[in-house]
Amino acid sequence: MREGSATLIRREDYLAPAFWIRTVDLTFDLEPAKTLVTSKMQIERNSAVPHGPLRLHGEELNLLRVLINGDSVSFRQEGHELIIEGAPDADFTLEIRNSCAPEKNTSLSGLYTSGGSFFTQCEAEGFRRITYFLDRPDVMAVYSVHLRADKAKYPVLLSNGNLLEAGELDNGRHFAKWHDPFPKPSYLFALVAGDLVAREQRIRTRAGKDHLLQVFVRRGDLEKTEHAMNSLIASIVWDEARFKLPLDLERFMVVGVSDFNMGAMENKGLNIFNTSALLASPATATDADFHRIESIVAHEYFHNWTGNRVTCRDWFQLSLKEGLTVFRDQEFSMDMAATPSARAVCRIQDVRQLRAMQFPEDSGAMAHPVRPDSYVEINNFYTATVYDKGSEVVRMYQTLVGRAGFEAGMKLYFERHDGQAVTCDDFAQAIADANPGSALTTRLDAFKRWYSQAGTPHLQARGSYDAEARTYTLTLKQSTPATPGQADKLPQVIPVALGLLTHEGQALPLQLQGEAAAAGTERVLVLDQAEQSFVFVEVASAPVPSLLRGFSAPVVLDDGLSDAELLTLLKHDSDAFNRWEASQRLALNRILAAVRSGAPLVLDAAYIEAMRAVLRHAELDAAFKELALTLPGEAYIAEQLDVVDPQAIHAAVEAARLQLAQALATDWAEAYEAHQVKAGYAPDPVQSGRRALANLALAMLVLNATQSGDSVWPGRAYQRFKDAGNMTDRLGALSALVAAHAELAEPALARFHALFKGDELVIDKWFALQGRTPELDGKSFARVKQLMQHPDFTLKNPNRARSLIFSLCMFNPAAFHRKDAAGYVFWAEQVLALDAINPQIASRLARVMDRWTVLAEPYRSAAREAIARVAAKADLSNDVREIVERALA
Ligand code: 0A1
Ligand code: ZN
Repeated sequence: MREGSATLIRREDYLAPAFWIRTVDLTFDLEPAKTLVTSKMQIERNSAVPHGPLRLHGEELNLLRVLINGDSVSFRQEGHELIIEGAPDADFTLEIRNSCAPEKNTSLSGLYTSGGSFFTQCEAEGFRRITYFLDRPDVMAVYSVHLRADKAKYPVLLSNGNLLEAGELDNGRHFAKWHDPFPKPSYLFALVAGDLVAREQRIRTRAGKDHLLQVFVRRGDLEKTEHAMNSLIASIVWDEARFKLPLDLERFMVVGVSDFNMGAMENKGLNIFNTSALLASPATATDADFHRIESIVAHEYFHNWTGNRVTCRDWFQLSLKEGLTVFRDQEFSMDMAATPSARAVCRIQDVRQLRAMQFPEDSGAMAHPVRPDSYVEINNFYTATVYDKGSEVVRMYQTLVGRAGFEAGMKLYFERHDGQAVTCDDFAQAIADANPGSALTTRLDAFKRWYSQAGTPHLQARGSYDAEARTYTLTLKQSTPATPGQADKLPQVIPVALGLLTHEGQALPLQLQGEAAAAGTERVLVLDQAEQSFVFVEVASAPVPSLLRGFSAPVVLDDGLSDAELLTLLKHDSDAFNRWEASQRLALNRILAAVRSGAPLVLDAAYIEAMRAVLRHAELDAAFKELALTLPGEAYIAEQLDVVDPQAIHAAVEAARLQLAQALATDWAEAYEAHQVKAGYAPDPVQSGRRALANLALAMLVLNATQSGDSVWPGRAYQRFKDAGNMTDRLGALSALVAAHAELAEPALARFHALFKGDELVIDKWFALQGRTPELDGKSFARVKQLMQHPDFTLKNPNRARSLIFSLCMFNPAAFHRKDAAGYVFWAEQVLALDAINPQIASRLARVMDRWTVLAEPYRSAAREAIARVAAKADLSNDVREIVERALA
């Protein structure tokens, strides 16, 4: 794991491979301690590149034999490469035999064991930990796989594609032979062997083809797979309807595994899922879990076209598949949501996530473009920028060419590139070529700066109204802050969806100077210069602008709107996203004023009454109310400040929350009663919105009561916790008690643990809840340290490590950023401990310090010291080293 030296890989150095591997026959003799792998490859030279040796990747392997056309051949091993100088010019067969040790593989990359079964994870560069190969995405081969294993221990043997044959062998062993007809890069290879059971469903698609869908899990988990199966079917139907993309395999398999570094993986025909992204029952999973599972199942399924049929030429193009596939899963979730309001709730949640994770990334040490220029460890670039900003970029294509234009562009993309490994430029070109003359196509080069420039653009908007001329001039200015390695930025193409409202909230018709007539009350302006003015004519009165509707571009907007104008938008905007945005801005302005001045936060009557009006509104959906009444996250607040004092931010947010709890106490109580769900559990938008609002109300009521010493609401919360018929309500009540530090929190936590002992995903929630408990006199931090010793805790399982350690370090700023630096010392210890087990998880944790340079003292100096301590460790993985060195650069 540690023998490789850290080299910087640059996008501009891309060279096509010297050889192509056309077919691979793999044979596995599966044993946990030592698995034998035999690989027979049909190879041909790539005549388009200079003549050179065959260099294969291989890591942590034990090489047993190398034959070319059946004869031995001389080779050498250098670092992580196997080099064969004398490879023939004519096509040849290469046979390699090696072994690997799945049971010792704690990095969960390559072939590993989990719960006594075998699983693989090959993206990005895990295949080289299974056998020697040209382990790069532009080498696409047809795979045949022959699995042999003990039948009693591993009754199920799976690989990509179609099952050709299965049968018995001597000594209690058995075999299965699989063939995948689609050429694929090695990162999409997968195998699974274990004692698993499957939920099965046969479907006939629109095209009239029959398919077998299977969801494999451990015995006992079968009843938790219904939602995943339904989500898979819904995804298949949606992709056929929206993009005319059919399922291309007779059999589509999904497998759950408890030990997994990410959410899931789109291996061709054999998706492998973290159980946390697959298993759900009303008793054990929350509404948010159900929603997440639906979107991850969809995401992996959609990769079958955007990623697998058309893949990436090199890993710098990762967003080609990830940005596009996130966009597709977000669109799917919105279409599933059905009502306009539920669609807006999806959009708000996606934007909240982007602002909480991607905006800080874009302004920190790891800031990188959607298409990065260089990396040391590719696993460090499965980031919010590549995924979520990448998705926003794809959304902007759709905004610029329209929905039909985008679908035409996708069609052309597949016509041109099916079966190929391509670049982000190829995608951009296809969308542009399908839409000649469009706002995109005429600005394509400038638009592509979204791929090359890091940093979140700042958009300033100022309007001026001329009552005499009845014109409204909107001046838009943009600038993108410097990021590491990119001092100067060029203007980007920013689609600004907007409407104009009267102060009474009526939508005004929009007519730009030079236009013959008004065209509707909403439109998209395209900003492509550093500064541009747009003049609206025939404007009857001074308008309130509603800008960047639906969050039409991933930028920071400064619209200079007054409180009164924000209140107008909150009350009347037809765009639900901007309505929510107004609620957040009103809160943010108050929190920032308190943090900046150092004065205690006191909420004014105007704000409180606005929030009361939202809560009591007769028509707004519960889900929307919950989002509008939830205060902005501490990470997003920190983003707005040049110098960040996490304790000051936390104190201001807590004060705001408490005052909202107190001032609206009667309204919260009414809302709580009014939003009880009487019907049988369904994780649909209406029910989950009601539960979300009821849970927020309960949290407010318990908080208020705990402060005033009243025991009624804590008692009711405890009762609800005990009686709840589903996990959303149970966890909601438990969180309310824990977050308020109510006395009943302790017995409730103990009871919860006893109730769900042995259910690992629920116990993760138990750890996570405690890891995130708002700090009170250092008790939360102390509790986390204590929980590290709990018999259920282990660093080896990524979900468990995340549940406790990441909850504290990433999502509990006030407990983590301590004046005595103990949080940072803990962080350094855990990064090092994790690095010895699983570098990918360690480096995710290392990223917590990305923005240490903006911390106020004494946090800043202490953080630097902790990072330096990690960096000083001699045998750090490349994964962690890249992160800490960038942080210190
Ligand atoms: N392609 C997967 C994400 C993924 C990436 C790397 C992994 O292992 C290191 C696992 C999964 C997706 O986008 O869902
Ligand atoms: Zn993906």
